[in-house]
Amino acid sequence: LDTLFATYKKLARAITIVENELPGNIALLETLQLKPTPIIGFTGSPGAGKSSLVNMICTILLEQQKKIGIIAVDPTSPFNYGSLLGDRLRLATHFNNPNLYIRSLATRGSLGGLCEKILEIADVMRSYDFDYIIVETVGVGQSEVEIAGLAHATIVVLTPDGGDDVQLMKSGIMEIANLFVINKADRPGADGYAKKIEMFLHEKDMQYHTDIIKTIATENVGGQDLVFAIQKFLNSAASINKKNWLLYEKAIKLIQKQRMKNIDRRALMADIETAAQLPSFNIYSFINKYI
Ligand SMILES: Nc1nc2c(ncn2[C@@H]2O[C@H](COP(=O)(O)OP(=O)(O)OP(=O)(O)O)[C@@H](O)[C@H]2O)c(=O)[nH]1
Ligand SMILES: [Mg+2]
Repeated sequence: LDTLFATYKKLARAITIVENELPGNIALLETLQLKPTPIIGFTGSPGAGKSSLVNMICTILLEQQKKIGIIAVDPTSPFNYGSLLGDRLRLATHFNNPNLYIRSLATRGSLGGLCEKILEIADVMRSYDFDYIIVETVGVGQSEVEIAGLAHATIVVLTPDGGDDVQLMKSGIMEIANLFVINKADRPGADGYAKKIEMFLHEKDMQYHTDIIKTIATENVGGQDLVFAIQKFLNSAASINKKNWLLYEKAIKLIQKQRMKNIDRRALMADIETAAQLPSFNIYSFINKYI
């Protein structure tokens, strides 16, 4: 156990180095020995039950002797997870379970909602000995779509009382799901809601069958079904095909970040304020000095 905690300590340190771009972070990333550990992403509206679902499936996976790393991205309270896990005795046991490692990250106002270093941090975790890495994202706007470029299986969590369906279906969130969960199935309307999603998928002609799982996370209902559906998806052709697409998405993001690295956004703003006053200002020729 002592060596395990030493390992976690090393991992925590490595994540901090990468998260804060401390000296050595580039060498650390460039020498990562990546394992093929799948990343499972949970997204959905605030309060849909994402954390409760993660708790529920952790119970099952830990019983299967799996090692799990959790990354919780939370803009408001970075300790939300710990307190949730600590809420109940059984979950408190998890919290001290040596097979479970939890890391909270602040979003730091990154536009998409995910922490700016999430790709790198997830990969640092993938260089350690986990069977699954679970990422819970704050369910606002762009972050849902961002998680699709990170997770090997993206789970969209909905609730029967989820409000404006039309809005949701327009937002692009439905398309990124590899799996739907209708949580809070103890509330009325879960079956009708599942039918609606099925119709939507049919209309969209989504290439492969997307499972819809009903759960009551707070009562441990549907956990086995969910774990089974996740494992089924991860073994599917769709998931295997997704792997190179994920690497491609990652490459694009990393290249973008590198290219923007030397650009001081504040200075750019100041430069624009001056330059735009000239009648001859043209944005296309203006940017040439930045690229
Ligand atoms: N009735 C009912 N309540 C649930 C269920 N699952 C979660 N809840 C409750 O819903 C609330 C939000 O649950 P969380 O798991 O924190 O939801 P979340 O999506 O992680 O929330 P954020 O991270 O804040 O976006 C809590 O009070 C849970 O107890 C469920 O299946 N049924
Ligand atoms: Mg949560």
